[in-house]
Amino acid sequence: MVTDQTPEINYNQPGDTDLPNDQTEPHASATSATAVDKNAYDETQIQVLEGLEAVRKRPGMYIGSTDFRGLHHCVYEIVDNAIDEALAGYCTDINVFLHKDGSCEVRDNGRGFPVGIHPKLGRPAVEVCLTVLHAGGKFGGEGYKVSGGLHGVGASVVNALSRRMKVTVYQDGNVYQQEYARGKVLYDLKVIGTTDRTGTTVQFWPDARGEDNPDGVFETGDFQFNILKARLREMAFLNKGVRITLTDERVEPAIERVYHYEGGIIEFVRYLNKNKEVLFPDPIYMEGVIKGTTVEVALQYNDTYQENIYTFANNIHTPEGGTHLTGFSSALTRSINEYGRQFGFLKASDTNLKSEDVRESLAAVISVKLVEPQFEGQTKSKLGNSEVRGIVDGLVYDRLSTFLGENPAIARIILDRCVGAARAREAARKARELTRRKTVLESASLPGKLADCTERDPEKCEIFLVEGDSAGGSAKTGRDRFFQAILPLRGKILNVEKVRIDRALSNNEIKAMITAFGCGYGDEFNIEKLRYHRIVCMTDADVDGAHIRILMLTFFYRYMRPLIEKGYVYIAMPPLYKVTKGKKEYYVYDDNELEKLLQEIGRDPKPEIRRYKGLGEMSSEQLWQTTMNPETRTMMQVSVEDAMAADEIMSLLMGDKVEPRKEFIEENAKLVTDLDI
Ligand code: TSJ
Repeated sequence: MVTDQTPEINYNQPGDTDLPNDQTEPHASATSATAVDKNAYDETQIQVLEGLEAVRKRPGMYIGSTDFRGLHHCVYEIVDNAIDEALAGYCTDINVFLHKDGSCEVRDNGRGFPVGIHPKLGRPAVEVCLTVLHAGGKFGGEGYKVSGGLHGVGASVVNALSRRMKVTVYQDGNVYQQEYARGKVLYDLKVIGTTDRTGTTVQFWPDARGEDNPDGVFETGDFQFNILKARLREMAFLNKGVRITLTDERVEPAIERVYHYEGGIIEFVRYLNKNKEVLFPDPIYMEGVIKGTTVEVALQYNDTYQENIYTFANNIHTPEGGTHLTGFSSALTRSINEYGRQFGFLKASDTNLKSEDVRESLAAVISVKLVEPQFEGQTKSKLGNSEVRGIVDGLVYDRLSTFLGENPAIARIILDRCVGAARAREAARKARELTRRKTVLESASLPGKLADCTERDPEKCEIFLVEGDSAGGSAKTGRDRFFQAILPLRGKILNVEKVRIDRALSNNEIKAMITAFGCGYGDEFNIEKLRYHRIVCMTDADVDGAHIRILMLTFFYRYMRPLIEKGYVYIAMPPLYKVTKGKKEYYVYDDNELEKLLQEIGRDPKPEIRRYKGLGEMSSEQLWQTTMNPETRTMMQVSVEDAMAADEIMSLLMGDKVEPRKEFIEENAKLVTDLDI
């Protein structure tokens, strides 16, 4: 009895009753619902409501967070359903709209969500998917659901967290529709018209807090075009051939972006290298289906000294790596070493190339699709399935060895690069051993220019990295010396993107930061030793300031990434304007705010507006009040949410290609200022 009532769905179960073909009356489900045990339905309905109530009580458990991340996650959750239909081979187009009324609409041209009556629940399958927790993933007999966000929670969670949701199914000549409010059915699935297309459309209005909705779940309902754009583009790269559009109708004229890559991850790798010089024109690509797991790898070397490997499992980014990455790395190392030995790039006396030698300068994308992915690690973003290691290793070793054998010119370029990396690593190691006692890591004395704070508990301490000695002076005078340290940095800091580690470490500003922070760098980075839990970049609010900030962030990103991952890095927000009217003074941080203020205080008599060009124009007291005082300041926390966007901007701004950089700075001077990596 109990098992009969559990809201488990097995859509392709024998005895599944589909809607009769002549079903045209509005309340499609009403007739069939009488066919099942009424009491059973009532009880399952209670379970359904309890399930969605749980989602509304603890939304974070289902969607990760209720901030902008959770909000955007809702879009991905819905899009994932359409991607699955595309992977099943039935859908070519997915359109995402951001409407003026705050809703998001996702349309596909697949087969249309099944509307047949679910045998156990007596409700149309589409309703079950959207109202029963965890129902989504269990649909579909053949094939498997490969897509699905980090939480993979299903569309019903999005429904529960939406003020309203509307689903429209185009199928068998009919247009079906049903609506919900905070997960509750508003009316039975009904036929609202006829059609000659097929597909599924879901539109939802997120339950965001606002003046009219004080009890809303999400802190914000403001979909950000750039965040959605990045993920949808990634989805298009990972699922070749699918055409994904994103249309923002909240602005006039509407903005539309189309993402469609016939080359899939090959084009992804080109994109990663797009502002870099590449060592050979076409990425190397390999693909295979082994024991039910689909493996795709694309790689291409460039002329930087960084590795840039992105791994995915079932379209989910796995920044912590996992078995697909270890399989790839070991196969890459093995095949390059074997080729090197066979063709004399490595002499008998040479040791084998190490994994880091063959990954230097490498841009690669690894994408696996498997039936039951296991995600592990702190942020559940590491692939754990052990069988995947051998599968990826086998495929990459096989295909890469063949490729190198057939393309000696490219093989030579790769081998030269990797052997060069090994030599540099060896030289750096020797140099480090010679100067062991004096390395930046172990040096006991703090940099001379650092004005340290008296507090020793890192959790309470802040360090301001200040552009220029003069602003540094004001900051030193203005700060609270108990918990705020100041490190003035002179001019542009070294671009670590363009040099190997040994050169980076000979740079004075870099050395000063490393010793001040106290936690080392690279492989020897130890966050336990970090002396400040807030590292604040304080630069002028102009393009130069933005550039210096990016250089600092590049350095943290490449050598001390945990600092960013842990959220210890901030950007100070000095005011752009000071407005004086009568005896009153206002500090204003952006142009919108200025406009608002002027409307509020009126322009008659005319207020005096002063634009700050640099930190140096502020007195130490002003700097404290506006930018450094925790009571009154605003700071922007830097996250690596979108490491790819970060890397893109960095290589754009740092790379050798001057033209794209100039264009970017000219077009995005504002963006660089607002940069939230
Ligand atoms: F889940 C959802 F409602 F949020 C949603 C589902 C949202 C969007 C935009 C699309 C979809 C969706 C679901 N598109 N296509 C499908 N396809 C199916 O659900 C489907 C169709 C046919 C069959 C079959 O076996 O005949 C099976 C499935 C799972």
